[in-house]
Amino acid sequence: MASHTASIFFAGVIEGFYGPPWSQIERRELLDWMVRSGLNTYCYAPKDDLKHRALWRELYSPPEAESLRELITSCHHRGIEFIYALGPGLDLHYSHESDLDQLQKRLAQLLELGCPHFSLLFDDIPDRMDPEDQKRWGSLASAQCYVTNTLFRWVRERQPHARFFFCPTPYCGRMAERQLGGADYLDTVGRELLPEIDVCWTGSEIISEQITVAHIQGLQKVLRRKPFLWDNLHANDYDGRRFFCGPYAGRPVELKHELSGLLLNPNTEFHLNYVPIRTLGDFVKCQGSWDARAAYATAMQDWYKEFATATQPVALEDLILFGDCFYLPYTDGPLAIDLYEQARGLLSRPPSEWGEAAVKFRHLAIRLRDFCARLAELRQRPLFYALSRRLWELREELDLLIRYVTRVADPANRDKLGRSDFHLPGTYRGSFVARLQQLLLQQTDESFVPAPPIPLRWAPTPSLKLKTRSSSTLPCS
Ligand code: GDL
Repeated sequence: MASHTASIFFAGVIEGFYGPPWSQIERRELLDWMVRSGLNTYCYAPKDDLKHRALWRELYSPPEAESLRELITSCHHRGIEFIYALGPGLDLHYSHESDLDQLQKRLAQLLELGCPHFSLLFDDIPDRMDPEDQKRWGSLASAQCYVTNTLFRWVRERQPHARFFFCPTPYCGRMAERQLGGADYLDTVGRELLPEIDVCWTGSEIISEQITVAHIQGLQKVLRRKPFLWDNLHANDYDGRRFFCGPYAGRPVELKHELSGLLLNPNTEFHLNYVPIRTLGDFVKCQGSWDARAAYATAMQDWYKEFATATQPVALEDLILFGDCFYLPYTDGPLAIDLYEQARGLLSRPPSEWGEAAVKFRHLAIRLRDFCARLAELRQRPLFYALSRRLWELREELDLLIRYVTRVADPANRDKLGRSDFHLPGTYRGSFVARLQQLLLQQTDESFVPAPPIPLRWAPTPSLKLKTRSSSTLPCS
């Protein structure tokens, strides 16, 4: 297996998501968080920086270049390794000398700006080449290895200590099994990519719930090197309703020995990443066994300092309950699971059997709803703006449940319809996308099936007058 010239374990953050790239101010704050968390690497790879991917042939303009220089310098001053990633795969002609020249020009500009390390990314691209490239290389993997090796050598002649990273077209177990990029893609990379080049990998899935030592050891044999983990655990660019502030979890501490490095690709909204980054730092430092929930509790205590409000303060325990509602992609936090189970338990029984359970649920749900409402007063406005749409949605759903349970728990109301004056049909839980989402249902075996037909659209009757004012400004009934 290849040994690296650089012995340090690169661990930190990759800005590698779709959506608005972070601002310079956010990136500087990130670097400060990283230093405090003991992380040492930042990779610049925002999918929607046009010059990272769609317009990869274009050099940065002087002001853009200056911003990058400033970022590289900020990293340098803090002892953080900076990696610049370029994603040319959407339309690269692997056999055109002019495209290779263009790639070199791009890297030359970055070298001039002080960039120490580089990466070429071939993720999320068409897995076919044009006939000319196909004829010359025979396989996508060979073509990508040729280009990457050539650029690696070119960079190393100018910067002998540069590390170089490569993201394959099949970058997780599922993609490899389905032979994305062609048969034997990863074997070819293992054989043909120079051993000093690191290969990125996201685990068995794009978003891996668990990553085991056995999975990574199996991959080492194919790639003939330790993989470099690009971890999408906290990425939320694939679902606009979610974000993840749960702890770094589902990876054993021993995994670090099997990897050449580890970068987390987190939530697009920068301000929501405090706990993911802080717990990643703790994981990287951890020597014994990893207690993700304990790390979460400690990180939440620190994040809580950002939650100063204009008037009445919020409580740490409420922040933890809220965080549990936006925990990790495959699981809610235990307090959110409990809240959900309480609600489900009530709704699955006749109200005559609810008794104290309704009181308990209302208490918890009102606590959370009121916490959400209070966050509108956060002094940290960027944090509030990052949270606000999800906060609003959670608050609306809790409010509806609280009103429903309150109403139905009262024997005098049991025969009446559970209407709400504040959730206007046709606007509430609406949108074209929401209706598209209802057309196909995913089953537990992963397959999609058509959903039972739903009414085309709710049509208001002219005589029906509903208030549209938000319920949140009114006292709970
Ligand atoms: C991906 C993309 C990444 C994106 C993530 C989550 C890799 C290598 N590429 O497939 O840019 O943020 O999924 O949607 O992970």
